[in-house]
Amino acid sequence: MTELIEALKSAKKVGVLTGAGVSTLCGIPDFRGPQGLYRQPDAERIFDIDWFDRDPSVYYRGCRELVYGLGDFQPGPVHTALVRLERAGRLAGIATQNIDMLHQKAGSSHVYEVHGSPVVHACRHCGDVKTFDEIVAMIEANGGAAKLGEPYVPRCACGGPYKPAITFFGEMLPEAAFRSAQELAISSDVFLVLGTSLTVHPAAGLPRLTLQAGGKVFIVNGQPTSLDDYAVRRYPDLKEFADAVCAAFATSPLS
Ligand code: CNA
Repeated sequence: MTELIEALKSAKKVGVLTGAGVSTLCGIPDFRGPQGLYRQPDAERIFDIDWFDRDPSVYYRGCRELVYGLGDFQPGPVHTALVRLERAGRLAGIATQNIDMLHQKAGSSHVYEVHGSPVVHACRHCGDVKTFDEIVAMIEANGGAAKLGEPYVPRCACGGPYKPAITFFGEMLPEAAFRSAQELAISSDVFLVLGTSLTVHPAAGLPRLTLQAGGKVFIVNGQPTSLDDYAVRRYPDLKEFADAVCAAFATSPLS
């Protein structure tokens, strides 16, 4: 990791793109890794807007633990390492494809959630808004029915299902967050790509913006990606990356 750490120390501006891989170290499954959710049949339907409009119970059944059990998960080594990097004045921002809110929970301040987040839910019919905690309370209050095998869908007084502000396949990305992520990628002379298969576009194209602007890209991911040939290097182990960053930037205080 020496080359990567030296690049972090000498860069004018460092940006990061994270994916589901950084949260597998916290016990949250990814999509396409060796233990990923996509090994299950029909998993692609869970985050598909056409499926949600046809049958929202597909999403609520699939995400009962992944999204509505998120309170049980804590930030992991990569989240902590990125906080350390920020507090050392070496990290400008994080573009994340993740929907688990763990970067914010760890204490990172500039996080651009390019695939949205479940922090708010809106009724698909009338637009009424509920917070994540309100939806969790509705799900927990109806836990008994769900355990009996009846998929529970939180619904508005008008009858419409609440949908999280997560970007589903078939929807547009949140404009402001994606624009900030693009600006981060373009203006970073060192851009780290951490724990993503780089298969979901347009987010997967962000590191290309760094390359086009003359910056360097480092990848840390267990599986090969389509950008490996353009990166300075791909390292396979995220835990090793997190340990190296924490050792190199050890003097920055963590609260
Ligand atoms: P992905 O396609 O599942 O890729 C994850 C990558 O991480 C894989 O290539 C793995 O090999 C790699 N990986 C996993 N664990 C490790 C590890 N410990 N060390 C090194 N590499 C590892 O996920 P992407 O983020 O690329 O795909 C984007 C989707 C996934 C987004 O729309 C997310 O919303 C969605 N997702 C998010 C979460 C979450 O928020 N935690 C969980 C599951 C899926």
